Amino acid sequence: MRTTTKRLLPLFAATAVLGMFGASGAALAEGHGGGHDATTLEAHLTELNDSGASGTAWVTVEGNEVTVKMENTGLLAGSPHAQHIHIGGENQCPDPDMEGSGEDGAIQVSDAHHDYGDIATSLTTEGDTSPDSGLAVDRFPVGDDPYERTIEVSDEVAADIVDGKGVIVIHGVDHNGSGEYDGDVVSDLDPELPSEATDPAACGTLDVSQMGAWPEGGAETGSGTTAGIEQSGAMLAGGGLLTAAAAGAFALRRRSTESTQV
Ligand SMILES: [Cu+2]
Repeated sequence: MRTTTKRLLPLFAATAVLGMFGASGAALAEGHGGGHDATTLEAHLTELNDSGASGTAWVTVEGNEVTVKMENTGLLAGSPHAQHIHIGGENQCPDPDMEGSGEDGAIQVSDAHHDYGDIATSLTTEGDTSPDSGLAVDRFPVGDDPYERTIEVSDEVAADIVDGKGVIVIHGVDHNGSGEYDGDVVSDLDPELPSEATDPAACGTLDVSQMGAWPEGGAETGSGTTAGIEQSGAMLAGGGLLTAAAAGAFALRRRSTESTQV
């Protein structure tokens, strides 16, 4: 109990500091032109190919650093799931009811390309994150394993994600319910793999977090969109006092980062 109290104290201090700058945190957001602003985006992943999979991804972009956190459910247990940020096409997820070129109309990788384009970043657990690692099956999460990693991307990819062009796709669908990737249809991405290993299982577009998600109504009438971006980090933390504390910590971290960049 004592340890818990100690650990919380800096958070309460951060809350107090946040209070001095006003509940919106906007004061901290204004008045700096040169630094990198952090943008937080969210994707709600829904199933493709009747996979039963769904999930949420939170992405923060700050300069060339992209932090991705994902929590998923319903993915095939015990098997790796390739996952990427796609950019291009119509920057959207395919219609889950579309007729694909796979077995019984399953949506394959090439079927969805028109909607969400190429792999921009491979969300591997370690090592390379370029499109080259798109099928590095030994470096992707297994089953519903949660994911969190900060990766470096190009200026262009960072800008595209901030512009809302990113689509998160998780691959790997057990169409025949065998408990593993198998079947006669080969992947249209790699003929060495069964199509089940690469068919998309869930998809969600990365959209900038909205003010509407902020739990305390007052901030919504505050000083505009910049405040929304400031607070989006806090939305991830949940409701109540801890959210306010996290917002303070978030703002403080940003401020210290900026001072080293001047
Ligand atoms: Cu992909």
